[in-house]
Amino acid sequence: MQNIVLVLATRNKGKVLEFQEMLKGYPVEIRCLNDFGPIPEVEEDGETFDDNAYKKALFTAKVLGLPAISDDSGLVVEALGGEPGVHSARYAGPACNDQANIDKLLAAMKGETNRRAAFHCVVSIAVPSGPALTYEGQCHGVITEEVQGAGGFGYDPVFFCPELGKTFAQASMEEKNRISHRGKALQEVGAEFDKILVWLKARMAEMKPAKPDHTQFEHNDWSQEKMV
Ligand code: ITT
Repeated sequence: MQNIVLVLATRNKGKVLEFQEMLKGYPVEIRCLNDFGPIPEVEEDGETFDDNAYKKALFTAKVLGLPAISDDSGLVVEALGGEPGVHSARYAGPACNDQANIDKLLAAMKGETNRRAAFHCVVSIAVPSGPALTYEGQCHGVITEEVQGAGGFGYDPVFFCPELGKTFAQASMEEKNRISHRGKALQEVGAEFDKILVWLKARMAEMKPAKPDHTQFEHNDWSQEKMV
């Protein structure tokens, strides 16, 4: 039986690697946005991780006519009133990079004793007609005083994970995926993947145009028709 196609609706290379690692082995054909022609970027203007995750997955699903999986994730820092939160990707400005975000975060946390933080992740699986499934994960940790480690992406070098005894940037991908926010959300996806596949196939089948109904021709009365 042909595997169903699922598009990873993300432009973040670090996420693509983590998604691919975590979804390998499931009976689904994973595609990335790069496998298709140019696709416009979706504006992430939602107020919650949930809003943005759904918006990204639905946008991609509609544009490509295929089921899509996205995540919206970010770092919620207690002493900063929850910031950068949904603004994590562009915390230091619209065209910033990971280093600029980290520099801004460390500056904002300078001298702060409460360094508790958590990564949040909402995964959304959407079909082009609108319905979606949602999964969540969180991972608690502490913001370091300085960068530690060179792996991972985003805020990994300043996120110390007590469970691992090191920052996410010092952890292997397997170690991070086992306990990370995205890892936890995707473990839930994995736990009910059979049900998800049935759901996806049913939703996609509903969208298929109705087959032409040839039976009607049997009832047509052609006897009065004249050839011209
Ligand atoms: P897409 O929207 O294309 O998926 P993005 O990087 O813009 O990519 P988000 O809007 O979800 O993704 O922003 C998430 C940001 O939060 C991300 O850019 C990182 O700065 C941070 N982040 C999320 N998960 C992270 C992780 O596992 N490790 C480090 N930083 C992470």
